[in-house]
Amino acid sequence: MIEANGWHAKRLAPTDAVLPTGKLLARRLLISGVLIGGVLTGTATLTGCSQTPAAKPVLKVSGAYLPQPPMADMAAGYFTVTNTGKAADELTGVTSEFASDVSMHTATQAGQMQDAASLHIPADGKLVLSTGGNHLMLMGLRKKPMVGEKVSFELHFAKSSPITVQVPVEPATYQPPED
Ligand SMILES: [Cu+2]
Repeated sequence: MIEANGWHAKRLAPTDAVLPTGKLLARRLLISGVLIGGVLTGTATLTGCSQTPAAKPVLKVSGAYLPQPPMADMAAGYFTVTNTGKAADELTGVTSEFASDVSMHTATQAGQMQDAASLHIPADGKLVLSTGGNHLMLMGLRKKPMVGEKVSFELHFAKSSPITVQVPVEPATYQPPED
C-alpha cells in the first residue's frame, strides 16, 4: 500500500511541472491527502488480513468409483467433492490417461443428460456425482475397465490445485455407501 502510493507520487511528479501554480498546489494537497488516506487504509487492511485470512475453498474427493461398463466404448464415473472452506469453487474439467474424452454431465428432471462446462462446489458444502444425477462420461477408452482395476482421474478446479484420484472399477450393480 505504502509502496504503491510512493510509485503514484513519482508518476504524478512530471505532470505537476506543467501545471499552473494554483493547480499545482491543489494537486500537491490532493497527493498528500491520497498518501495519508492510503497509509491509513493500508494499516487497516493489514490488521484485517492478520485477523481473518482470505476465504478459500478446501477440497477433498471421496467415494470415487467407475462401474464396469457393458462395452469398451463408454464408461461413467462418480465421486463426491467436499468443500470445508469458506469460499465456493468450480469443477472445471476432468482428465484421465484412460479415456481420450471425459465430459461432465448433469441430469435434467426429465432424465436427459446435459453437458456442463463446470459444476459448482458450494462453500461449506458438497458436489455429488451419483447415478441419476451429475456424472462423468468417459469416451475413447484405452480398454474395457474390469472390476478390481483402478483408473486415475485428474480433477481441475477454478481456484484450487488439481487433485488426482485413483478410482476403483466396481461391478455394474455397485451401490456406494451413504456418506
Ligand atoms: Cu452422461
